[in-house]
Amino acid sequence: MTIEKTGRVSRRQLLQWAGAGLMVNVAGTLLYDPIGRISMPINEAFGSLILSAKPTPEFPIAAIEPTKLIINSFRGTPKIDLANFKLAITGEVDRPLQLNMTEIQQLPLTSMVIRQVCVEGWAAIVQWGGVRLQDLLRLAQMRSTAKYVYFKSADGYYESWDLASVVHPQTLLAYQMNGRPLPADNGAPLRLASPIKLGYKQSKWVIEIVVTSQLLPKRGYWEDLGYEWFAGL
Ligand SMILES: Nc1nc2c(c(=O)[nH]1)N[C@H]1C(S)=C(S)[C@@H](COP(=O)(O)O)O[C@H]1N2
Ligand SMILES: [Mo]
Repeated sequence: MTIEKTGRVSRRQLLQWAGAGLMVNVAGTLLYDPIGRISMPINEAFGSLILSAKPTPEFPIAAIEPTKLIINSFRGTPKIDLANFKLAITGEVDRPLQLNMTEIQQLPLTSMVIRQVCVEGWAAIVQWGGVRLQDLLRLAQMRSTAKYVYFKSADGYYESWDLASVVHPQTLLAYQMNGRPLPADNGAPLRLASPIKLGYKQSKWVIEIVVTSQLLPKRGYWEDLGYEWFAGL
C-alpha cells in the first residue's frame, strides 16, 4: 500500500510507521505541507540553513550520458542483504530511526538530472531519484547542536559533510538512476547524490547516517589520504 500525500493510512500501517519513528498525526495522516514537504517542527538553525540554500541548475532528461558514468569503487561492490536492509539515523537527533526501503520509498520522491564529477578526470550527466536528506533529518528530529553528518557505507567507506550541504534541497539519498532502480555497482540500495559536491563525497551503499556536533579526526576515506574535505563544485 502506498500513502497518498494527504491520504489516510490503515491502523496497521500507522503502527508500523510509529514503530519506525515516522511522524503521523492522530488521524493517521502523514504530516505534509501544501507543497508536499514533510511538515515537522524544525529548529531555527536547521530552518535558516534550508532557507539559505541556492539551487544548482539541472539538465533536461535528454542530456543524460549513461555511457560516461564510470564505476569507481575502492574495494568492489559489497554484498547487501536487501530483504533485511535498514538505514540507521543516529547521533544528534531526538528520534533515532531505522528505516527499511519500503518506508523510505513512501517519503516524497525527488528526481534531478545533474553532473557527477570525479577528480580522476571524468564527468557524466546522470538522473537520480530519491529522498531528500533534509526530509530524513526532519523525521529524525535533528537537534540544534548538529553541525556535521557522517555517512557510513557497507564497503567500509566513510564520509563527513557540513550540515548546510546535507540539508541542501538537491542532496538526495538516491535509489533510482537514469529512471531505473539503482544498480548494485552504483550503490544500491541507497547512495548520496548531490550537484554541489565532488564524486568522492557521494557515498554509495549508505547504511548509517550519524549526525554530530564535531568533526572527528577521521573525516573521510579520501580526505584522510590527503584530499580536500569540503570538495564543493
Ligand atoms: N561506498 C563507496 N562510495 C563511493 C566510492 C567508493 O569506493 N565506496 N567511490 C566514490 C567515488 S571516487 C566516485 S567518483 C563515485 C563514483 O560513483 P559511481 O561508481 O556510481 O560512478 O562514488 C563515490 N562513492
Ligand atoms: Mo571519484
